[in-house]
Amino acid sequence: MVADPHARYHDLMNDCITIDGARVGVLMGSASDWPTMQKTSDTLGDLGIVHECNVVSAHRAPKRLEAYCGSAADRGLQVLICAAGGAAHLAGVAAALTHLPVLGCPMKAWSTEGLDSLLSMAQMPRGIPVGTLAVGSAGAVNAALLAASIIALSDQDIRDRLLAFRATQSDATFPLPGAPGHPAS
Ligand code: RP5
Repeated sequence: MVADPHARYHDLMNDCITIDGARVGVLMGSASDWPTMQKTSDTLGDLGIVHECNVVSAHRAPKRLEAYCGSAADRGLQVLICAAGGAAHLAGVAAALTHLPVLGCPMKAWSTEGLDSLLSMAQMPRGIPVGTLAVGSAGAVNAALLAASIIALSDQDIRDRLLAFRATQSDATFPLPGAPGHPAS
C-alpha cells in the first residue's frame, strides 16, 4: 500500500471547504476580506473557472495554511490567490509553501489605505515571488483575470472565454449624455 503523502494534513484540511475540480484556490486572511474578494470569485465564475474560497490566516492559522498549500498542487489547484490586509504575510507564506503561482491581493485594512498590505506583498525578498495586484477591488478582479491567463496557457476553453471577455470589454461604448457632441439620452 502506498502511504498518503498528505496524511498529516487531513485533520487540518477538514476545516477548509474544498471543491472537486477546483483550479484556483482563493485564500483570505479574514472573513472581512470577502466583500472585496467576492469580486474575484464572481470573475472566476463568469469565466467558468472552478474555484474554492477559504479564510486561512497566516498569523492565526499557520498550520492550516501549511496543510492547504502543501497539498494544493496534488489536489489539482493551478493558481492560488491570496488576500490580506495590514502586515499581509498570507501571500508570501503561501508562496513559500507551494511552487504554484501565487497572486497577492492587498486589502485596505484599518490604516494607510492598503499601502501597508501592498508593500507587504510586493516587497518579497528574492527567491519566493508573489505576483502582486492593485489594492482593493481592481486587484481582486485582475487577480481572477491573471489566473485565467495562466490557466489559458494550457486550456483552450478558458482561453476562448478570456478572449471573449476582452472583446466585450473593448466593444463597450460610453455615452455621456449632455457632454459636447454626445446624444442627450
Ligand atoms: C488581515 O487583517 C485580514 O486579511 C484583514 O484584511 C485584516 C483585518 O482582519 P480582521 O481583524 O477583520 O479579522 O489579517
